Amino acid sequence: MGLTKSSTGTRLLSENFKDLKNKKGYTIALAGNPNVGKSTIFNSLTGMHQHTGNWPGKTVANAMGECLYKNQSFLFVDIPGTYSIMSSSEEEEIARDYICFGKPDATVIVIDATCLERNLNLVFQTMEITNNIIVCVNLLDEAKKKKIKIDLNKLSKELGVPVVGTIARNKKTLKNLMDIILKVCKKEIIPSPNKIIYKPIIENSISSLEIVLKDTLTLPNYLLRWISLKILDGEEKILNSIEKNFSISIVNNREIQEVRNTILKNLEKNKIYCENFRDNIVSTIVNNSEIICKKVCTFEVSNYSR
Ligand SMILES: Nc1nc2c(ncn2[C@@H]2O[C@H](COP(=O)(O)OP(=O)(O)OP(=O)(O)O)[C@@H](O)[C@H]2O)c(=O)[nH]1
Ligand SMILES: [Mg+2]
Repeated sequence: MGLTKSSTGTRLLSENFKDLKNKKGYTIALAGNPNVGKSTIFNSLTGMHQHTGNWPGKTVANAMGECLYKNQSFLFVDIPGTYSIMSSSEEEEIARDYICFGKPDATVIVIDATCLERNLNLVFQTMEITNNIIVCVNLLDEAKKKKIKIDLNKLSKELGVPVVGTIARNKKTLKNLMDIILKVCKKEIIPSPNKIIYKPIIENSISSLEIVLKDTLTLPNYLLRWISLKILDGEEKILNSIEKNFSISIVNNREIQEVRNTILKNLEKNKIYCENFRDNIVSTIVNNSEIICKKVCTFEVSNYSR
């Protein structure tokens, strides 16, 4: 079976997530690691309007709530906290599938200012599946107590996406967040994520598969790149989701599998095997997070003369 164009994929996708899409307003996903303040922000913005919905075919419930800001209606979706969207736990699957296939108008990734480095891993992973990202650096009060200072402008430049600092209980800081969300939704600000660049051998492998996919699948380049990476990785659940939502056959597509096998043989010659492929990907992401954290974080030295 060959690949199919994505027009039907788009239709299937909107059917799958139609109960989650707010026709009138913008839809905003709130993502992030566990315990970073997503629900606090969600509750503060949506007040008493929130309600809970079930994800198609899933048992985990998600909170959804409306918010009116500057005469514009927003539907916020508080997705489960996860450290990663790479594996197949139910939470990770839900987070990944909603951000990628649910097509929210913007995804706000809430991160903990007191452990920026660990939180950036999820930011980089998410930047592979969507461009419309806003990073919300929350818990700035806790960071201040720990004398951690983050250069938010620099972080924004390093990531290529808007960055807003918040203290979830402080409404004024949430107003700044809403202003940026509105601008991204209205396309007055267009985030342009600086995606992770992997080792040359892995980059070449991704490119070879991208060429095969490009011929038959009409999707933005960043998604072709991500799908190529997942085909190489071979994680079944992710591939099943991609197949279903983009109406594409991967596992049974002979051309894709032939190219994949050739690439894997070449990777093996370079000591990258199926078993350590993902480790390679993860370590590049972790290294990048560390480098950026070092560039934007300073730990104030206490002033003893005071
Ligand atoms: N000091 C401080 N506490 C905060 C802030 N934001 C959230 N909290 C607290 O942090 C804890 C976790 O907040 P939640 O909103 O439940 O975090 P979450 O990201 O929804 O967590 P999960 O749903 O488990 O992923 C709560 O006790 C909040 O009151 C903040 O900006 N400053
Ligand atoms: Mg929560």
